[in-house]
Amino acid sequence: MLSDVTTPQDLDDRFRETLAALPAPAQRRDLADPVTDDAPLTGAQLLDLFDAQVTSRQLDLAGRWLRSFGEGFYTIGSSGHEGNAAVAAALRPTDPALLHYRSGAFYCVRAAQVAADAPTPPADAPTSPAADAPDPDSEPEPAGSEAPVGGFVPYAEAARDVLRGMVASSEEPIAGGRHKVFGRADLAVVPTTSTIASHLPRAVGMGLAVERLRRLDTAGRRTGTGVRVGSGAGAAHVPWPPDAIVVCSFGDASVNHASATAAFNTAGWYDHAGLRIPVLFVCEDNGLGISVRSPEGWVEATLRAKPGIRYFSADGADPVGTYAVTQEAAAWVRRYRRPAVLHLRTIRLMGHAGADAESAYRSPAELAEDLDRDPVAATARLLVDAGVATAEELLARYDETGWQVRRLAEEVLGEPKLASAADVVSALAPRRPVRVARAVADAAARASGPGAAAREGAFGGKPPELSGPMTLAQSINAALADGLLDHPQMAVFGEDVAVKGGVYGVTKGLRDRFGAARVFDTLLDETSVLGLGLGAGLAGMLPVPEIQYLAYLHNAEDQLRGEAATMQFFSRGAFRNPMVVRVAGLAYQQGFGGHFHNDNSVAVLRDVPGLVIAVPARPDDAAPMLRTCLASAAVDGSVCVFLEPIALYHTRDLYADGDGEWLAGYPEPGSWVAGHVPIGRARVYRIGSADDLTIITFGNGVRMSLRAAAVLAEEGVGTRVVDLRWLAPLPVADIIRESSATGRVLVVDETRRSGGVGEGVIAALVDAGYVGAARRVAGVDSFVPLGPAARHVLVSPEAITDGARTLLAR
Ligand SMILES: Cc1ncc(C[n+]2csc(CCOP(=O)(O)OP(=O)(O)O)c2C)c(N)n1
Repeated sequence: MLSDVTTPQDLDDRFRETLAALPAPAQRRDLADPVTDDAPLTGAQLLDLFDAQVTSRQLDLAGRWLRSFGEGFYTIGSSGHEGNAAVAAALRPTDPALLHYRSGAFYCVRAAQVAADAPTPPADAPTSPAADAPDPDSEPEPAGSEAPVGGFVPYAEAARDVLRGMVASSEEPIAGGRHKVFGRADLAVVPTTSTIASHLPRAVGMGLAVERLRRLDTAGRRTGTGVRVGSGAGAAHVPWPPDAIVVCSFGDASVNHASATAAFNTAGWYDHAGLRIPVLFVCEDNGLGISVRSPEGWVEATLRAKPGIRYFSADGADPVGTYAVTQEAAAWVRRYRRPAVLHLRTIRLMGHAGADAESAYRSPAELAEDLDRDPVAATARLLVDAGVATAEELLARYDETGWQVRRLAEEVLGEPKLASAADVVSALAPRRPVRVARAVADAAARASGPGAAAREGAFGGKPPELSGPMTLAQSINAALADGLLDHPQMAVFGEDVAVKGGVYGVTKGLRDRFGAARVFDTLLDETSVLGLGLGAGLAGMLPVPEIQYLAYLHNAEDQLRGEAATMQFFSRGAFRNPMVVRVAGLAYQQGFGGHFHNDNSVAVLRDVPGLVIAVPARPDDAAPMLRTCLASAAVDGSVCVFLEPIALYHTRDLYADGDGEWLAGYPEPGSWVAGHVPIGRARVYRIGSADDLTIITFGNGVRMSLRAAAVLAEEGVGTRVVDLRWLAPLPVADIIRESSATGRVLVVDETRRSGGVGEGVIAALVDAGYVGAARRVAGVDSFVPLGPAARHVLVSPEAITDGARTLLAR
């Protein structure tokens, strides 16, 4: 009986009633015939889709069943969105997909397609992706076109995957029990997080990257042929065929999210500019975001109004129509390499998720109406009307699938869960410092060996090691150039980085030397800048996006925290986001620019698990640290933030005007190995006896502390100044050793007292049992004001010497 909440029982009852009421078909139709006279699907194909939809429905029911006795931790499968089975059928299984959390039916179809398409290749089969790629203008036969009708069997593997996700089994194939996601590398399904719409900027980045890599050769040059070639050293491992399109699905409420509007805007912006972004957005519109309704007509109006994005629509309760429209949309995106959106109308059954009491915000009549529009029942009706099957036959399939799903559910609930913290974090951010060092050595060997001529050419006949002492900005510029030379798939992009060469000139000349395909300006949206990086990294590129100021990272921070940092974690390393995000930041610009150009807070980055944070203070550290970050991104898929102190970009002197002590020569490749800076290793400066005091600092604090140490030296105090260089992971061993050597530690932290880096340093000392004296000087818990008032909140050289003297007086 229907209550004011649709229960699994209601749904099951209603499905049976609907089928029982269907009249027997007037005559049977051959399974190989179109399901209706002009339908693009045969009876067999539609029956396959029905089986996928039923499997997904049974997964929804099983999810609730598992939860009812505390063994299930996630309940959403498709629940009304089963029409997405037809979307999957109309795509190629090699089209990378980022899926909405109601994609159970899509996932079943995709898994079956891949299993059906997995032939044993003949020994002489070509292996290059370009040669393997299907004809770009022909759409695929849908899953099961030739195969005999298989009931549940083709979907059993997918069902097991989903059930394992629901019970948090450590044998779940993608996240290994870390989350319930749809994802599998062999299905080209990239896991998405629960943060709605946060995967859309990545999808645009993937679209851009797929298209770029199609047009570049292994040296990063345009081929002009539209076909990616080669397999030489440094060639990108592009997991998808060159004519792939990216598919990205989400709900109707998600359309309103800032990340979604950013992604639509970026896709449209590039389209307007003539660049190709082959992304098919799929908005699965059930009219609700948990309890909030999408106003009637809003979703269509807003999707139709997106500039540069072609609109298609289909009814998710009509699998034949959905298949036909998706086919048309996918063919259009594939052929023209331009973005489109498919607006798929769906319903929502059994509430938002397991715990949701819909009765609080939906009337019984509305719930009953949704039950009448059950897409699985609609497919059954179509099959019976067409004479493909009888209602009894379909019910038998439904029951058999139900049994099989329950059997699998019982099987997987006994599987092991993640058993320890070490298990949980094993996939988070692998670090293989020896391999990273070897990669740096290889780069050095290439730069001084086979790549020497190209290098000399790229530097206009004068490599940077012959250019004399450099500033921090110049050193980063030269190291970026060396990176672009050594990593053919590296791209540098961001606001103003290309034509202008960066607001501080750090990327000057790179576009002229390496071309607009590898060094390019983006639109003004940090979410999209990082999204492009996420997609590009996933597609095999080595992205180096720039965030113009630290203050403007914050509005896009979720792309780093929620997307970049979680990808290896939620995919056990099957997918990675190698990325080095350059961020200009920190304060001390003589009062110029106020808070937004002097942001001195990195707390938001320091607690992101697995993130590497580098802060080069000196030019001679900047180049090796950048090389390490690039190598670590390439080797371990690391997500690195390279935080560049703006105030030191053009600094030349240390103690006195004209002393040139903050300049440094650029190391020639032969010395890169000796000068390698591993992640998490500090640099120590010893002043005088270096026995009395340890100053631990980074960034602008290094220069101020060295000056303070010189003053203290005149008073007979020997200081060691430790430049952390890495804020994550902190160089804990160096901190402990250098602190213990003097027993007096002054932490000079230009970030804020609360949540600042200094807290981490002091905590590391306490954890290690350090028993000496310790003090902090840190920024005031304030935003940085404009003009000379900035001095009141920032750490000053006087504060450092005062702090040191207090410590020494103890
Ligand atoms: C950024 C963000 N805010 C809030 C939530 C909590 N939340 C989870 S699902 C959801 C509604 C999403 O609605 P819609 O996009 O229409 O998808 P549907 O569940 O209806 O398929 C909300 C608000 C979230 N996951 N992410």
